[in-house]
Amino acid sequence: MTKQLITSALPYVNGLPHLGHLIGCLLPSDVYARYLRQKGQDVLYVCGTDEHGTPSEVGANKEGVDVDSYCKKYHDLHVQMYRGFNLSFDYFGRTSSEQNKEMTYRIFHALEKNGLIEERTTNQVYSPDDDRYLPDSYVMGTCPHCGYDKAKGDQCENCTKVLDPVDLINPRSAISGSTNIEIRPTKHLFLQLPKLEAELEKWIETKKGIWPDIAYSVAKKWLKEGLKERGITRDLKWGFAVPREGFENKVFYVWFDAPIGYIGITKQWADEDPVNRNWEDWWLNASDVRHTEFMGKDNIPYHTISFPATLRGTNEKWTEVSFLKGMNYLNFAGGKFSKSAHRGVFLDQALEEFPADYWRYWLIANAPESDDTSFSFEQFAITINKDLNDVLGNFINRVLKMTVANFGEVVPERGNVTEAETELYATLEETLKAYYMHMDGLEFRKAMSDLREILVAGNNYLAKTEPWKAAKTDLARAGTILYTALNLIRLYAKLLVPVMPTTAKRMNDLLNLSDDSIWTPKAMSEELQVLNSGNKINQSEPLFQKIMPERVEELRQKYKETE
Ligand code: B3M
Ligand code: ZN
Repeated sequence: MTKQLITSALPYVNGLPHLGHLIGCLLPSDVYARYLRQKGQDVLYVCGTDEHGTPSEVGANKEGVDVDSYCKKYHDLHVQMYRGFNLSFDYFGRTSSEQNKEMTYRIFHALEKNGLIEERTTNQVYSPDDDRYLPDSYVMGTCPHCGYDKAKGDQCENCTKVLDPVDLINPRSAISGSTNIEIRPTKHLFLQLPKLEAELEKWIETKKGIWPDIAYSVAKKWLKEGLKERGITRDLKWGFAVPREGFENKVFYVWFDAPIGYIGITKQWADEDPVNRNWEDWWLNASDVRHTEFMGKDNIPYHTISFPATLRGTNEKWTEVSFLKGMNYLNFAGGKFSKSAHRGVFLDQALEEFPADYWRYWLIANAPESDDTSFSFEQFAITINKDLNDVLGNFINRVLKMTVANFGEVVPERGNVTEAETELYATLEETLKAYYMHMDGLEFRKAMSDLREILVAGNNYLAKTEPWKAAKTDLARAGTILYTALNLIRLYAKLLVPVMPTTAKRMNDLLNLSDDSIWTPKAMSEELQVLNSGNKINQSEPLFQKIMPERVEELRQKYKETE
C-alpha cells in the first residue's frame, strides 16, 4: 500500500500565525490527513516551526533573551494554538533540532562531493548603523520588476519574483530604516542550480495538468527566467554553522535548512520510538511513498526548484513532492493582516471568539484555491448561520426532538423503505461520488459545496416526508422516517470528521456511537440502515449558535475590519 507523507509548510517561529497561515497550508493539510486516515491509509503528517534566520535574532534581541529560549517560547505558542484548532500532526518539530542539523550536513556534504557547491565573493548589503550585514529580507526597496516600493530583498511579495537585495532600487535597512547602506564583499557558498536545470524542467513538465495550475505555473515561470546559482550561506550567528574553513562566522541560509526540516522533523519523530519508526522508510529509497506538500503561493519556488534541486544534487533517491497543493492568499477585508496595527484575526484571538470548527469550516469552504479571497466577519456570519446553524444544526435538533417526542430517547423501528428513501439514497450516492472525487483531487472548496448539498438533502427529505404529520396518522411510517434521519446524522458525523472533528464527535455522542476511525461509505441502503432500533440516543443543546448582526459589528470594530 502507498504510504502517505503529508507536510505543511513550516511556519516561521517568530511570526504569530493568523487566519491566512491557517488556510494557506496548516488546515488543508490537516483536513487531508484526517481524510486519508479515515480511509485507512498509512499517513505520516509532519510540520514544525521554521526557526533560523534574522527575524529570530532580531526578535530575541528586542525581548532581551537569547535566541534559543526565544525560539522555544514561540515554538510552544505555535503548538498551543495548533492544538486549539485540532491540527492532528503526527509530529510538530523544529528546524533548529539536532536531527535537522544532521540532515542538513549530510545533504550539504553530498552536494559538495558532487561538485554542486561553489565559493563566490559577493557584495552584501552592510548597515553601519545596525552594525551588521543585512540579510535579504531586511533590505527593503523598490522592486525592479513591478515597481512595488515595499519589496523585500529576497522576494517581492507583490509579483512573487525572487530577488537579490542588490537589485532593489533605493534600498534601506528594514531594522533601523537607515538608508546609510554599504555594499561590502563577503564570501559565500552557492548551489549550482543551472547544472540541474534541464533535469528539473523535465520533471516539472510531468506535473502539467496534475498539480494545481498555480504550482505548475510558478515553477514554469521560474524555469523560463533561467536558473541562477543560489547562495546558501549567510553572515549571521543564529543558524547551522557552515562546516568549511573560512566560513567560521557564517551559517546556512534559512531557506536551505528549512525544507530539509521536513526530513529532520521526521527523524525527530522517529527518534522518539526508534524500534517502530524509521525516517528512511519515508524519505530515502522509499518508492512506496506519496508526498503531498501544502503551502502558500510565495513558497512554491522553493519547493519546486531549490529544494528538489538540493535533493537531486545528492544523487541519492530522496522522496520528492508528488503533489503540491499551493494556495493563494486569504486577505483580511480591510487590507493586510498586521499584528503591529492590530488588524486581522490571529489564531489565539480566533479561538477566543468562536469554536475551532466554525473557523475550520468557513476557511475550507472559502479556501483561496483559484484566486486570492478575503475574510470578512459578515461573510463568516452568513456562512455559519446558514450552513452550520440552519442546515445542519436545525436538522439535528428537529430529528432528535421529534424522535424523543414520539418514541422516547431511542432509535425507532426501521420499518419499510419507500420511494422517498430510495430517492434519498440515489441523491446521496451521486453527490458523494462528486465529494470523493474532489477530496481525492484536493479541491476543497468544491468538496465543501458537495458536502453542503449532502446536508441539504437531509432537510429536503424531511420536507418531503413530513414526519410531524405522519406521527399523527401512521406512527410506524414516522418511525421509519426518523430512523432514516438518525442514520443521516451518523453519516454526516462520518463525513464531517476531516473538516469539523469536534462537531463530528458531538454528533456521535448524540447517537452513543464511538468514533471508529476507518470508514468508507458502502451503498446508502446500507449506510442509512446501520443504527440498531432501540439503541439509546441523547438530546442536547443546539450544536451551533447564530452570529447576530450586533456581534458582527462589534467584531468588525474590534479587529479593525472597517479601517
Ligand atoms: N517559513 C515561509 C512561511 O512561513 C517559510 C516556509 C518554510 S517551508 C520549508 O511562509
Ligand atoms: Zn515585484
